[in-house]
Amino acid sequence: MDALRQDRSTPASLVVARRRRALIFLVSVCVAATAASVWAAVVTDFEAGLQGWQLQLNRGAQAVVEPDGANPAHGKQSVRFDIGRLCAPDNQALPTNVHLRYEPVTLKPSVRYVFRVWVRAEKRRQFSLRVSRVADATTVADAYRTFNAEPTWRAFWFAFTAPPEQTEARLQIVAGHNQIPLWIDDVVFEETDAPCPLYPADLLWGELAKTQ
Ligand SMILES: [Ca+2]
Repeated sequence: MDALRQDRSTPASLVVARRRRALIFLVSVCVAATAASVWAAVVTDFEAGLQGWQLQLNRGAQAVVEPDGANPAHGKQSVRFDIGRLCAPDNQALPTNVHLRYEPVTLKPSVRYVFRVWVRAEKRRQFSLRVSRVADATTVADAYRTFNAEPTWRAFWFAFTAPPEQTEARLQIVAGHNQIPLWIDDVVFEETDAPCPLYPADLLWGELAKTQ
């Protein structure tokens, strides 16, 4: 009887091997599902200039945004904001007077997106990321965040869920808070409803840097 029970039992080494294979399978499925569900809408490294981003100046603001090969976050260059004037003297000073915009971006209804940008500044200063409607320039859902950039490069990001009725949007990198020079690099706007959020660590740093 003891011999029969011994034959039917499973050796410990075999149990460990089975558990290891199950874990490998689970991780593989998780990674595959993540890769299949992430659809990159906009990825810009600024290695070839603004790559579809356009400088928008409102209310008499003056600024230039040009590639800069000195100290990029990644690759050979970033782009630098040099702001000469925030607005005309008799107009309203709004941060959006100076911003880069990218449009149109197609949104899938009720899908969650992440908007991430690497940023540094000559001195600590604010900037904002925003997703707005092309039709009337109002903010999509709650997709407007203000951050504090520092002299060292950091990734800043936020996520939001597209409203059911919203299918078209404009991305904005807003820099008109003040005239302190600002650099941006490696913009990513993509779906983020993956079942396994295997994000790089820089996204976590960006989350911690959120100011609101
Ligand atoms: Ca770059």
